This record gives sequence, structure tokens and C-alpha cells, in this order.
Amino acid sequence: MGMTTGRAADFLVVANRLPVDVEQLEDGTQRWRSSPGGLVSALEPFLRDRKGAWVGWSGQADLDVASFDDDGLVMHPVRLSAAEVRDHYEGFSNATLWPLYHDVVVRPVFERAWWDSHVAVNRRFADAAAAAAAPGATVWVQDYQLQLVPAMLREQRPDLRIGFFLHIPFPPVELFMQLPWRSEIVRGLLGADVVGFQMPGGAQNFLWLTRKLLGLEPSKAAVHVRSHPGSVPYDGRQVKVGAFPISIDTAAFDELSRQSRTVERAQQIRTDLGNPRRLLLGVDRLDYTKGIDVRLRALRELLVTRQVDPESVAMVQLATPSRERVDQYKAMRRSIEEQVGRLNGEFGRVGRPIVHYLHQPVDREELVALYCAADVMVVTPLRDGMNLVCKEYVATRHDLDGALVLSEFAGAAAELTDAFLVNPHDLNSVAHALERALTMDPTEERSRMRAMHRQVMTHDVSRWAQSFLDFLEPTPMPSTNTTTPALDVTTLIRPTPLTAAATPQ
Ligand code: GDG
Repeated sequence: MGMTTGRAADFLVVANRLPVDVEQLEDGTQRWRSSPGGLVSALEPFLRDRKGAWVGWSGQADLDVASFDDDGLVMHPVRLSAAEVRDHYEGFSNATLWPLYHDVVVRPVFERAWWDSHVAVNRRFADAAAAAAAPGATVWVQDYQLQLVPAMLREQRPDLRIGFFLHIPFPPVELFMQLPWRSEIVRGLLGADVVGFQMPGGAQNFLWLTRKLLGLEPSKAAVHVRSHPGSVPYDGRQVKVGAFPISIDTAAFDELSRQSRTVERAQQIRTDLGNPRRLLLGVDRLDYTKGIDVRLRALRELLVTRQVDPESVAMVQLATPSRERVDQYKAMRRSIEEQVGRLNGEFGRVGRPIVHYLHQPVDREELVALYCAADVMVVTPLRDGMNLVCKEYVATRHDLDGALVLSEFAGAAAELTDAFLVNPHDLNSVAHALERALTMDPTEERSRMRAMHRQVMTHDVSRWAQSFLDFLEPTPMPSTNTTTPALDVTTLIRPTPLTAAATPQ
């Protein structure tokens, strides 16, 4: 990794985090370590072909680092002070916007000082992007922490092509209207040429708000018509608005699951767990939106009523540490750990707990081995933009074994319709689905998994990136899969009770 600052980028990604982690060495120096996620691998071909660069935070407060070259990709670290991490990141992003955008599952905190910090940090990201982008470059801004960046960037650099994608749900209008800074956020997003959401409902909510808050008149085209997202005239431009459901690097998960090392490790995991007849698995960041408590309650109910024999099941719940300094997360952790303790206290025996709870990250190989070992994957978020975990599970099941219990309130439910879909607010529904998934006959299991597997294998993350960029850049892309059509989002429409009320009349 060498130091570089000069080269201007033709294709720039702006995201809260850089795709590298910084390590502090004992001698006081730092070293960067790649932290490959789905987004990086999806965007890599575009970044590499077109003098790519990435603007983002290192993940550490008060760290000053110059731009550097990571194997042909230029990284531009944005500095956040400790106060900004507290106010902009933990505060406004994760204690205001996150709960507000997830159906106020917990109460959002509205704090004026946090907003000021949020504006200052968004401006810093916009300034860094403006400085790094070549004339006429494409800039793709990611996610809820940076919704003001598109407008701030356009102000300085009207020559750029700017895209924005929101990874989390865009909330129902009635909830968004609570936000004291609602108009500022809508204006911030309208700085983009394309504003992308996971689901058509989010796009509709946003279009409706442009009318309600700014008096704009969205064009008549429906948001969900193939290849024609809605659009809204703003500031002499047409801002396109659409749904682009994200996915995973399916080939990578499929490949890993076929390796003999993975197969052996999956077998070993089952042995270590005492060879339960049926193994349940949950994998989540430890977040109150993910409904970890819901599935534990449902499992307990099945054990209490003896519909499930404690000798026949085990569950692994991997709950990766997340946002540990935010108060709402501390409280949730305590309550989940209490539930795990209670279940094991009541139904476990020496050497044979029911729930194996891990509050630590595991590496990708171990994660895939867990997916391969599990009979039933349980994904019960109260609200989730997409949820990649369920797609990853399905991608690893080339054997077509395994069942998926999936919340209707995850974006992925629109695609994985052969899962056992549940309403996570309805304990009976979750318990019933768990029971069915645990006792399903193998023929039904295979036929459900076959359909889900086909969907995931044919809709990967590079297809998602290509379909977004096709809308953002009218000229053909110089690389990758040029024949990939835009996603047919007409297949993704589903009733979303809260958003339905918000559809433009
Ligand atoms: C946001 C939206 C949307 C988890 N633990 C470990 C680990 N993971 C990986 C999973 C998966 C990712 O983290 C989690 O992605 P999700 O989509 O499930 O959830 P969020 O983090 O909330 O993501 C969400 C997503 O953005 C993308 O747009 O789908 O709705 O909330 O990839 O595998 N990976 C490893 N070890 C772990 O312990 N290696």
C-alpha cells in the first residue's frame, strides 16, 4: 500500500467506512488490512477499470491519515473526531436515523447538537469527494449516514454524475415526518441523479415526501415498472428514483460451501453440539431490529408446550458485537443474554445447552460451515432493508437441504417466497413456522430450497450494481456483464401495510 494523493478518480464510492481496517502496531505505527465485504467485491470491477477511489472513515476516532493506494485503488480516509463519532455516528446515525427508519422499533432520539455534527461530517465527506473526483466522474454515495452528501457535492461539482443508495428501509411517511430535519434530508438526497432504495415501497414513500415537503410533482411513471423508475423534477434536473434490491456474491458462498474443508468443519460442528437431530441457526449483528428475542421466545414456547423435544434440538445464535456504546444496544444485549440463560437453565442439561450463544465475530469459513451445518435458518427481523444472511444461507445449500424461516418485514421476503414467512410480531406465527420447518418432509424441503436457490444464484450483487449503474450512466459501461438487464422489480411488489397509506393518490 503506497502513499498517493494526486490521481483524480473517474469512479468514486463514498461510504461511511473504508473497505480497509486500520491496525495499531506496538511501535505506534499503523497498518491497513483489507476487510472485504459484499459491497467491495461487487464494486471492485468498476473501481479497478475506471481509476477508482473510495472515500470513507477508518473506523477510529482522531486518526489522521493521508490518502493511499491499496493495490490500484485509492483510499481517501475522512477524519472523525471523538466528539463526531459520538454525535454524528453513534448519535444521529445510530440513535436517531437507524431506529426512525426501522419503524421506530425503539424510540429515536432527536438531539440538536447531533444534527449539527451530522451536517459538519457530511460536508467533510462531500469536500473529500469533490477533491478526489475527476471532471465528469461518477460518484456513488452509500447509505443513511451520508444522505446530505449528494446535494453538498452537487453544489461544488455540478459536472459529476451522482448516485445514492440507501441500504436500510426508507420509512413510512408518517414516521419520517417526525424528523425535525426532514426537509433537509429530502433535499440532500435530491442532489443525486439516481436515488435508489431496496424496495419499491421505500421509493414510493420518498417520492410522496418530495411532494408533501417540497411541493414537487413526481412524473406519472410508476416506480415499479421495469426499467422506468419514477422521477421527479428538481432544480432543473430529473431525479430518478427506483428500487434496486441488493444481493450477495453468490458464487463465492457457493464455492466455499463445496470445499471439503467446509464440509468437514460442518460435520465437526454438529458433532461438537452433541449431534442434535435438528440444528437451528441465527446469525445477526446484535441489533434490536433483528428480532433475536422473537425467535428465542418462539423456541421457548415450543419447548414449554413439548411440541419440540429438548433432546432433539440445538440452536446456535451468532450475535456479532455491534454499536456497543449506544445505550439502546446495551439494554438489548442484557435482555437477550438473560433469555439465553433462562432457556438453557430450564431445558438444557450438563454438557448439553439448548442455545449456543456466541457474542464474537467468526471468519467467513466458519460462517459458511455454520450455514452448511444448520437444518433451519431463523431470520426474524422486525424490519430489515434486505437481510443478506438469509441469501447467504440459501447460496450455500447446493445440496437443497435446509429450511428458512424468514420475516415478512425483511426486504428479502419479496424474493424468497418459498421460505416459511412469518410475522415477527405474532409469536404464534413464528412458533408455528419453526415447528413446521423442524418437521418438514424432505421432498417439500428440497422443492422449497430449489426455488430459493435458483432465485439467489441468478440475482447476485454484481447484477445489482450493474442495474443501478445502468440507470445512473446512460452510456454503456466499459466492463463486466454488459448483457445484464435491469432487475425486474415488478416481481418484488408486496403489500407493505404502513407504506400503502403513503402511496401518492
Ligand atoms: C445492512 C441492512 C442490508 C455477520 N456476522 C458475521 C458476519 N456477518 C455478515 C453476514 C452478512 C452481514 O454481516 C450482515 O448483513 P445483513 O444484510 O444481514 O445486515 P446489516 O448488517 O444490518 O446490513 C440490511 C445490508 O445493509 C446490505 O444492503 O441487507 O438490511 O440493515 O453478510 O454474513 N460475517 C462474518 N463473521 C461474522 O461473525 N465473516
